[in-house]
Amino acid sequence: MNYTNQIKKLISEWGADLLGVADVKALTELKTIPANLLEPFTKAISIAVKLPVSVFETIYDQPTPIYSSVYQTANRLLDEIAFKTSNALEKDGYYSLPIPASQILDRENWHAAISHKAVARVAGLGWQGKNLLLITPQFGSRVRLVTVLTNAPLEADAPIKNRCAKCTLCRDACPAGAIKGTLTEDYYESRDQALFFDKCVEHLTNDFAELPNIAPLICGICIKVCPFGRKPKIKKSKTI
Ligand code: B12
Repeated sequence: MNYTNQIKKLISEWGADLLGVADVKALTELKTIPANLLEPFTKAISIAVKLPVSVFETIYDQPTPIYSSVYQTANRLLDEIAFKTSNALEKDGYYSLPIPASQILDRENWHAAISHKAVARVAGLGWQGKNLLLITPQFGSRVRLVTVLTNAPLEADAPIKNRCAKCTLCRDACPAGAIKGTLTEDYYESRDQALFFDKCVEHLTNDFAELPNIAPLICGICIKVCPFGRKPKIKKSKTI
């Protein structure tokens, strides 16, 4: 088994549901904090864990405490997988940096160290959907993401085509009326191409963050309605 597949196998065993490798050269235009974040690295590993479909089926017009808890568990799991991945790569002699799953560094412009969605898109996990999120063929947007930067000699994966087509379910369901419904072939150059960005932020910060037992800044509605992966493959239970 080659080195890329060995590392991928390890990461899957730690709980990743999807993963891929992006060539950092394809990300040089991406804004990062700090600006030279990518300099020591040649590859970015994108890792996704899926969230149970049934969790989203508890959501109607606002996030639920169950979603809030699952969201936090997914972040913890992702941070742990990224931590273990970095240490495994270092043991093999390669630089490696785990980027936190959900850490906002610039609250004025709503920016993290790097966009996990951009990395995941370049690494072939999915496409950037009309909801601005990463949509995967297997689970829709019901995945959370993390990134590990490295200089290990990993083989890069290729992006996949956008499959949103004429679907507008996320636009029609958005409680803030924030999704414009614009289609992109590869990615939106700015968030405003896809969203009335302020409407999304204001709904999450002013309305949903006030709800009881809700971790700040979650919603979940544009994730719930995405038809990709909405019907999980569940075995019928045996009758006795
Ligand atoms: C800040 C933040 C927010 C802010 C701002 C959202 C935003 N769109 O930026 C607020 C609080 C509003 C928010 C809301 C939500 N968020 Co949020 N958020 C983040 C966070 C921490 C940073 C995002 C960031 O830096 N954005 C900067 C902008 C410029 O980048 P961007 O939005 O990712 O998209 C741009 C680039 O990706 C670019 N792009 C794509 N491909 C490429 C390729 C190249 C080469 C280039 C140059 C650019 C490029 O296109 C976009 C437009 O410019 C990330 C975690 C992370 N580190 O990525 C989570 C994250 C994006 N959030 C996530 C989620 C799920 C949500 C919510 C659904 C809330 C919830 N959990 O229920 C909503 C959805 C809102 C929406 N429809 O966009 C997930 C998305 C998972 C997925 N399947 O895509 C992330 C990745 C967290 C995670 N670890 O999984 N979030």
